[in-house]
Amino acid sequence: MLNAAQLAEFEKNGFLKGDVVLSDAEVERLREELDLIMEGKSVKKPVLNHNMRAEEADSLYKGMKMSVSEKVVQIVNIWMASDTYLQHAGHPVICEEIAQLCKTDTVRVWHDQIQYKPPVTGGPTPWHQDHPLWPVIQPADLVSAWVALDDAVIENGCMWMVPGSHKWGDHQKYMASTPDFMPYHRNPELLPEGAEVKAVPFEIKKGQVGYHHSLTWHGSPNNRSDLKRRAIAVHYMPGHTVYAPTSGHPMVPYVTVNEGDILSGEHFPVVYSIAKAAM
Ligand SMILES: O=C(O)CCC(=O)C(=O)O
Repeated sequence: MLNAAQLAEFEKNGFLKGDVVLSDAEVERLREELDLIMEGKSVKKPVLNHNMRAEEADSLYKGMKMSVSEKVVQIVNIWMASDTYLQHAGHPVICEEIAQLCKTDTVRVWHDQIQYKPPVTGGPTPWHQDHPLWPVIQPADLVSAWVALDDAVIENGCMWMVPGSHKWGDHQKYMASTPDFMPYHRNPELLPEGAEVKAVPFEIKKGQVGYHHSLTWHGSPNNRSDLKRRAIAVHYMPGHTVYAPTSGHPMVPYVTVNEGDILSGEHFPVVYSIAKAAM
């Protein structure tokens, strides 16, 4: 459970470090499952299992064949392939804290994602805000729980965050990065007065949870170290999130509700409710 100072810090910055919530043995179990699923050896499959860098390069070069040496393995909805990850998505401490941060009495899973940056060749995850990449749900007040499966430090490509940026609205299309991975705004006069685009590293220990708001500017640079950088992020919806499609998303085929309805259903499981928590 988060205290008042932690809630105030999240409100101010749009991100917050939580406790170490997984034991070494629990992390090891998640790593083993990850290896199995990444290699395509699981019986049930996730929604996506691909190298994000290959696809970015492909769209950049409009289908021209090119060799991609950088790798960021992204697995979306690993919980659909693994009961261990489903159990992780329902982690009682994380879900209770998400409910506090979202000020809600019901928490559902929007989707999860692994991002694995292998040693040396691990690529960057460009600067972005989450909600503009989710043009099928409203409002933009989701909170994600990012749990490190290896110590995530500057050397192996931990996430970086821009404090306060969750209060600036949607600036996704103006976001850019310097060659040394520092973010800047292409049209800074559109930022609210006093807004300062200044990134800080968000180092997270193995088994620790870090929270971020769905409008917080964030990204992670290359992993050029000889350390792996594995992590599981679960993107959680407060009870009032509705289905409001304006364009596509990999989760759309799993939606069974109508436009304007609460995004519920078997692929968006409830992992916390006040009634459940009281039981
Ligand atoms: O794992 C990363 O480096 C990026 C993850 C991310 O963008 C997210 O969890 O929203």
